[in-house]
Amino acid sequence: MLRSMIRNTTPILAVIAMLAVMGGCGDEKKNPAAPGSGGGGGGGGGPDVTISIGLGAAQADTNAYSPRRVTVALGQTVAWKNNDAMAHTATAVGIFNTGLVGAGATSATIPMNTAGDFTYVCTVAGHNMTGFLTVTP
Ligand SMILES: [Cu+2]
Repeated sequence: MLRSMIRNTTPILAVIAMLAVMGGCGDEKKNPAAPGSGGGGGGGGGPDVTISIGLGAAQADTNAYSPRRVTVALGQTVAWKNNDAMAHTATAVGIFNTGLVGAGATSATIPMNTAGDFTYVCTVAGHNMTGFLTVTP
């Protein structure tokens, strides 16, 4: 009885051992590549969403930011790219603020850590710019 169990289980154990060794090799092959590929695609790169500030944005009201209405998930990141010829901000007081983004520049990448519906504006005097950002919990 015991002998037959050993006979029967030994080949299975051998197969398991082989699979374990093979699995180990596979992991070792993956690990050296991980820092390179992870760094590029693993969230260390650009923002999740980039919103454009268009030409003539200063008086474009709700068309100043494109898309005018953006929804992201809590923790996702947003940046504003200013394609206009003058500096602007994207500011929801107390929630997020790009600060002045110069002509042709892109703002810092801002993590959205507060859920809600936000209306944001450009704080430069005389600019009539409004955008909408929803952060879903
Ligand atoms: Cu502006």
